[in-house]
Amino acid sequence: MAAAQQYRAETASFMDWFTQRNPGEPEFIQAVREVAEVVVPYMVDHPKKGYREAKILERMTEPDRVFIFRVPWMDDRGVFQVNRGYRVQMNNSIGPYKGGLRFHPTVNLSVLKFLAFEQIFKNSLTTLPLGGGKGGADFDPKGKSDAEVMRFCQSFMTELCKHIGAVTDVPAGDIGVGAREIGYLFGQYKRIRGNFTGVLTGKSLTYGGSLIRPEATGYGNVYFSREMIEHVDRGLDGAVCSVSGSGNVAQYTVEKLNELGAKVVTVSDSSGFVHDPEGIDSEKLAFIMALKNERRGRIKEYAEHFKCQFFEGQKPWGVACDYAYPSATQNELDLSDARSLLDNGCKGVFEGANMPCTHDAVAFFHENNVMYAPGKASNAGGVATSGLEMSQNKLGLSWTREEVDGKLTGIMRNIHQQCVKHGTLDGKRVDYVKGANIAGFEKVAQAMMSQGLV
Ligand code: NDP
Ligand code: 2IT
Repeated sequence: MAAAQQYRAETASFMDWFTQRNPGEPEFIQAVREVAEVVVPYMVDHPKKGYREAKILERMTEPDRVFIFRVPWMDDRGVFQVNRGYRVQMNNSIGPYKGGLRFHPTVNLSVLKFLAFEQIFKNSLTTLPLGGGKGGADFDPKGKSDAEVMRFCQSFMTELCKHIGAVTDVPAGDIGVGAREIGYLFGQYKRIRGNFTGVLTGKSLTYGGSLIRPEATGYGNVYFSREMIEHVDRGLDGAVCSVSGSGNVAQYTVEKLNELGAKVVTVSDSSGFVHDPEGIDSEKLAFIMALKNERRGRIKEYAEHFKCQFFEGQKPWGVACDYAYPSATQNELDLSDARSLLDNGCKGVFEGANMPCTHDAVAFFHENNVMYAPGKASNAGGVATSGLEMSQNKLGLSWTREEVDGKLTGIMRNIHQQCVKHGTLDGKRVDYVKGANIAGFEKVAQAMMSQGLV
């Protein structure tokens, strides 16, 4: 059988098996397909490694365990509420489970399994000893008072604390979970378990947090994009950039792009996007941070305040830009968005969010020579800096801003080099999906082989 045919046949056979085992989990299937399309051919090409016989991919796609639990809490009117909490412990071959908690009404098992699966490869790429996990709840923090969020977090942690620990499983933030929620969660963990350990990352500086952790995902993505752009001899200075989202990742993406001389012309939230052709400078970014992190308002207020256009219910991908940084949520950029980005001159797409581009959008970028960075490589700066927070907690030390930023920059550069090593196609062209998946997979697969059938 010709190689290409064998790759296709073996990938299809794996995906048939996997899809049948995970009905009704489209996001998880999407994430696994992207990996299988790279890793199955890699295993076919390297039979001596023994990965197929050891069922490495079959084992990697089956969580070590999943906890699902009731989260009862009382709202400010005295009404009882019930949400569903989760923790997916996916793989701890190279370190304790590590990955964020997401509080959003769309959270379900498929979403968390996809995120936990992605986290295995992302964490492996950081070069730090971090396994893969993810958790969260279908709780919507929007419109809730601080007291309601605190009661919810306390109830959530009352169950979660049985399953996590500084050397077992270390959660952090994700959508809907920021410094406020991490504080309430940490407080409850400490109260129940009676120990003060680095059981969560993304903590505030006063109780064991790391400098640069809030900035790390956005900064890291911009560092990664700079590596990619410089790899083909272009620069970020003067580039027009489009960002989606206006939360943690988006905010620090805008900040670092400004610092490097680029101009950001869009941000968004789930109700629409703003187009500011003048650019979102540091003063305007300070407005967004106060709006989103303190007043918890809607991005439409930016357009009203700075007198620019707001596009209700729309995504920013129709706006002309050199580079795009999707930083909101999964599947927020589809094939038609990819087409309009290219039509409007976009030369590169760098994922701040997890899996924001659909499978066919990614294929379109590859076919049309648009640079594309998968989130497991480009947004790994957040979890990498969480790893640095864990190290500081274990040492009982706090590193300076410059030290942490220097390590983050080095980690992002190293991830880029790993992608180039495993993903270079011809000349300078790099398939970052291939590079990231092979590099991320190889380390975890080797660890699994060494540890036997567990
Ligand atoms: P935040 O909660 O701080 O911000 C999320 C942003 O995305 C908000 O602007 C939100 O709008 C928007 N958004 C969320 N859901 C949707 C939706 N269904 N449709 C449109 N917009 C939506 O989260 P983060 O910035 O932390 O996370 C953003 C992305 O980055 C996620 O994919 C996350 O998994 C990923 N990520 C985060 C890391 C981190 O360290 N925080 C690390 C690596 C990746 P609204 O306010 O209206 O809900
Ligand atoms: O998707 C991610 O990598 C995160 N939400 C950060 C995880 C972490 O443990 O810092």
